Order: sequence, then structure tokens, then C-alpha cells
Amino acid sequence: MNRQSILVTREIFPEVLDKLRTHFSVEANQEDVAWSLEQICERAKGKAGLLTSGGERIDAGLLEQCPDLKIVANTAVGFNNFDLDAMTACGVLGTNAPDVLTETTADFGFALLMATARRIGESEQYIRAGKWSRGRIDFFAGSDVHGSTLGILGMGRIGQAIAKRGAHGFGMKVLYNNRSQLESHLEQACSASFVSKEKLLREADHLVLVLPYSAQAHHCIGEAELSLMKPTANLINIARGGVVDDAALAHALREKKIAAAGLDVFEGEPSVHPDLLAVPNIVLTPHIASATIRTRKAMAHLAADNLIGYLVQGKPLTPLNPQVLQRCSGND
Ligand code: 8YV
Repeated sequence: MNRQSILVTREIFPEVLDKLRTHFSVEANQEDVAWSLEQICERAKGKAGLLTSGGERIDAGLLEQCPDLKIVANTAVGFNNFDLDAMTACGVLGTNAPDVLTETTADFGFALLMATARRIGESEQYIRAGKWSRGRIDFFAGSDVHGSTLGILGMGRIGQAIAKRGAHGFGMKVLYNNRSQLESHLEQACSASFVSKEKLLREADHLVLVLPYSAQAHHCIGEAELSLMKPTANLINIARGGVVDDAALAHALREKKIAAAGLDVFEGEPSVHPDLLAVPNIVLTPHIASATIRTRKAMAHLAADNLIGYLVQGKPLTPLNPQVLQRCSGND
């Protein structure tokens, strides 16, 4: 029997590749070097499925060149690399990797919040630079986390998991803003109150961004929004680069319009705006919020299971555009 062919665009765990190889003929990038879009396009020709890491743009241009493509499985919960309308129009299913990373990512959001509030990055660099002699009374004094006001912009699964940590672990007052207000049992579970975006900006001591990227969310934190925040406030971004105007943020940090920032995601990553690198009151990490071995394995297995589920059994686990499935079964 002719096996269907799939392409794995980025390095992945060998056990996941082995699982895929029991069902498919697999071409895989196992080098620690990302393929360019042109290389992906060339290699995707004739493939029925792609397993992507989350940064590869899947748009009409690629789809046009790959008429055999049936599914693209992202190893990420975010899927702003997909032009989902174009995929649906071409009958290509998109899947993401939700749930398995929720708690791990929330842990990291909280770690970044604490590192930012307590100036852990700056003080570590100070020691490494051999500068430590003695400390004044306000030596690396930061801001309290316990008992403060936690603001969350984007109250999906990860936002709610961060809210629970804040409310139940640190006695924080939790405010949130989201496209829509949560049902009251969900609000109660994380002791969170829905407020306007303006009130959130004005009242948060620690503002965590967890909203999905979309054209509407582009630069939803820019100069105007930063100017509403408290001068003592901290901003944490674990959402997506582009949600924050990085140049405006660097300016606000330099001018001490806000106290500090913790960033895991950047506009144009892996490049980082040079002005952000020049300010001290910032903690920077390279898009690792979901990166524990257990969770990254679970994400990769879920993406692989989506490919197997759809191409072999006709049942993907986490489809993003189920219209494609209905269309397929309608055609049978
Ligand atoms: C990374 C994420 O994109 O799931 C997401 O949306 O941002 C992260 O988990 C993922 O690690 C890419 O492989």
C-alpha cells in the first residue's frame, strides 16, 4: 500500500518521529536550523500533512503550490501563523495544541512576573559583573507580589490558570479584561473581576498579557496604554510579539513611565528591538513559556496524533476549522 507522505518542519523528539513513521513516509528537519518559507514550500509539495512548530506561515501562496495538502498540525496553541480562511477555502484542516501546555505556561507567566517584580534579572547580572560590595537599604528593592493587584488581559485557559495562582497562592486582587466576560462560575473559580481595559491599565500592579494575536490585537499595548499604567507597575508579555509596541515599551521603561517589564515574546523574534536590550529594568526570555520537557513532548504528541487522527482515522483531535471535516464527510 502507498503510504501518505508528511513533512515535519522543525526538529522534534525522536519518539514522536518514530510514531509518525509507523503510519507515514516522513521527511523531517532534524537539524537545529529553521527552513526558510521557500524551503518549506518546496518540500511540502506532494505531502498530505505538515507538522509545524508554530512560526511557519501557512498562507494562500504555499497552499496554491501544495494541492495534495490535507492538514497542517501546529505544535503550539497559538495559530496566528495560519491563514485559516485560506486553509478552509482550500479544504486544508488546521489543528493546534491546546490544554496540554496550560499549567506549564501559567507557571512560567508567574515566574516571569516574580522575576520582574523582584528584579531578579538585573541583580543576577550585577553579581556576574563582579559589582557586589555592599547594599543600601533600597538595594534592588522591587515591588510586592502578595496582596497586590494582578491584571490579566486575555482570560482564556492560560489567563485563568494565572489568575488562580495569583488569587489563591498570593492573595492578589485579580482584575481581567477579555473579548467577553467569563461565566460567573469561571470567574468565581479564579476570584477574578471583569473590568474595562482602561480600568485594568490604571489599576494593575502587575499586568500580564495572555491574549491571542490577531490584527485587532496588534499593538494593543502602545504609548497611549502605557501612559495609563501606574509608574510602579510591571508589564509581563507571554502572549505574542506584536501585541506590544516594543519601541514604545522601551521608551516607557527608559523614562520610568512604568517600573519594569518581563518579556518572553517579541516583535520580529528571534530579533529583539535594540532599545529593549539597552534598558536595565527588564527580564528577557526567548519564547520558552511552554518549555518543560514533559509539556513539549505532550505538545508534539498531540500534533502527531492530529496528523494520524485525521489522515489515518478521519478524526483529528483538536481541529480549528471543522467546516473542512463536514465538507469532506459531505463528499463521501
Ligand atoms: C510556542 C506558544 O509557540 O503554544 C504557543 O502558542 O507560543 C509556544 O508554546 C511553541 O513552543 C512553538 O513550538
